[in-house]
Amino acid sequence: MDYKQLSGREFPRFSAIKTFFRLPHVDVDADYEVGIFGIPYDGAVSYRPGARFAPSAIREASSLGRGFHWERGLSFLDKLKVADIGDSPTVPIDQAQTYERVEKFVGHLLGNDKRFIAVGGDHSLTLPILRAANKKYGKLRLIHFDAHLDTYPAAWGCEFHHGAFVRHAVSENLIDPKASLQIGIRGPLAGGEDLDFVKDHGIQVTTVDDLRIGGLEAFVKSLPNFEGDTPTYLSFDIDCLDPSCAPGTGTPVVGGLTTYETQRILRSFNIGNLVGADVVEVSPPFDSSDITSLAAMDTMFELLCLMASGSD
Ligand SMILES: [Mn+2]
Repeated sequence: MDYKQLSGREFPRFSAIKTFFRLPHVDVDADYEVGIFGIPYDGAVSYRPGARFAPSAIREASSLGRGFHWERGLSFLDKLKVADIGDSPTVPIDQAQTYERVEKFVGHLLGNDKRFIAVGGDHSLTLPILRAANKKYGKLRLIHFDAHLDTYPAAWGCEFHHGAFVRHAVSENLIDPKASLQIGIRGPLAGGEDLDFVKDHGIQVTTVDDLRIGGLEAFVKSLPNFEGDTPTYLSFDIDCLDPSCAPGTGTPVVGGLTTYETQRILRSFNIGNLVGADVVEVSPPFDSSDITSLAAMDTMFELLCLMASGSD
């Protein structure tokens, strides 16, 4: 199987069937190395819905996705067999069944020793992904881009809303909180006690102030080293970006990162054992000129090149 991208110089980018990065759509059991799949589910959002439409909108925006990374000097297409493996099964009106299906789907690919990028969907979906990844790899290091801590308590008596996956991942022993890092976090919070969880468990939280006051390059240099074989999972909530860079999202928070800042941070990483990643919380009905889907697609490009740079 040839995992080449459909060339924009042969077939115009507005033509052809839409897949992630114009890559082949293959069966989950095919011989790819990194599978990109959608999870069209948004039943756990607390404010604006619409993330269920993100996989198809990001496939559309992927028409502009290219392979060669100027700064890293490599093309992920030359280093890895990457494919669109379709969407994970979901049940739009039942979260428990959705969790079961997502965990089974991710467990299946991990059983075949694949890596993956999941395209949400709301952020509650990271939990069943981490459950599957933990079964294969044990405790994971989490690198988490977000405006929100996602350690918040139950809402309306429901535990598994889209702002709680980190709390569950820690309490279920899926991740090592002391090895984990959050980037892009900012207030306001509902109350000061919302900071207790990260303090008690020793998660390293970095805020937009941490980045802006000392400057981007000093911030990037201050980040931990991710080399070595610690299994690492990266979760990218698009709302880490400022609403001017990502208006189409469920719970926007002003005063966020720019797209360039997240690119620069991702380019600075060398992750020794990145087992999987997700990009979540894009809500196309609230987007404008596809700006949010484009930011998601570009983040996926950075992630694919990050995976490729560690696969010589
Ligand atoms: Mn989140």
